[in-house]
Amino acid sequence: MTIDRRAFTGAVATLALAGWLPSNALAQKKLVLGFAQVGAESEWRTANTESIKSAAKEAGIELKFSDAQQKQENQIKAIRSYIAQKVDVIAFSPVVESGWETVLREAKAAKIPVILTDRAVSTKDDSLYVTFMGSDFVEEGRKAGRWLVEKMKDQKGEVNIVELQGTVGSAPAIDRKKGFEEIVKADPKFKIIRSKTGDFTRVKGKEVMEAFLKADGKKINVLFAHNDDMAIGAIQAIEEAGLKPAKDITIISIDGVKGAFEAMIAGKLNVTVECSPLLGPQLMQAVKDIKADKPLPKRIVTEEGIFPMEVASKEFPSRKY
Ligand code: GYE
Repeated sequence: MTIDRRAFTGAVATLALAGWLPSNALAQKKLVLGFAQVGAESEWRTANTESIKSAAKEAGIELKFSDAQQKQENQIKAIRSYIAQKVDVIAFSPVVESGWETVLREAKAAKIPVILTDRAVSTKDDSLYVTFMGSDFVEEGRKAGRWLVEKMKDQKGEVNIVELQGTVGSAPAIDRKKGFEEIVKADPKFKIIRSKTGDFTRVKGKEVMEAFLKADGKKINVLFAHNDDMAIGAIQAIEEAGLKPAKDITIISIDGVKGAFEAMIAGKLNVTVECSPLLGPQLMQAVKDIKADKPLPKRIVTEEGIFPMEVASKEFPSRKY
């Protein structure tokens, strides 16, 4: 028996319209992406989530999204539920670097490809994921360090630095610290006198800076914050302590979110190193490429710059996050 294709499609359409068949029986099956997000800890993260959601919509990819509230166990739960739901691809930003091998092996056994976005995992077995796309955090730390070395090149005495670290065990905290130290240790006048985590949030950034100020007060010359939100929280603490941010204490941070530009325009932050959260379009392209069996590079690095306060008002209108 031969089937008239047009008549068949027409019949499917009629059934779908009558509600007897799901309407996607007409279209090709949509690709399903399960994304396990870190949380909503910073302006950066909000922009990243927005980028992923809007890019999925644009690409016609069905997105299953979960927010782990900065907890690894929640991310693992989400990944397991995506495996159970047999999604086409799983992507996630690992909150910390270690402890992923078991769940990644489960995804591999279920033949579901995994993409890492933004943050890396520390595993020797790189067959557990297809690609890792995101910034070079060590280089961001170096950029922050180089800016400081240049700014303080005529300074003779000691330069006392306090550091607000990101989430303990996370790739950006580990790597930004490493890159920054690598540069400043070249000159013994730079001393990191205190270094503590502020978990990438404003509230914690403020709290930890208050403690730094209580302990060392006027001794502090520089604050290096692993992200803008912690720097913004710390600025409040500095003002409340009766000091002038960006003048009494030089402030360097990372991300380049709008809040940082506003702080620079207000003269309260000296410089921000850019880290782009706009990974959505790249991620959706990778999902499509994987499904089309196209080979992907193991590492896709985001390109980014650095913005001192002098250029803040000129750059502000063109900032996208
Ligand atoms: O710098 C920070 C966020 O992983 C690059 O996470 C990201 C970092 C970003 O909370 O603001």
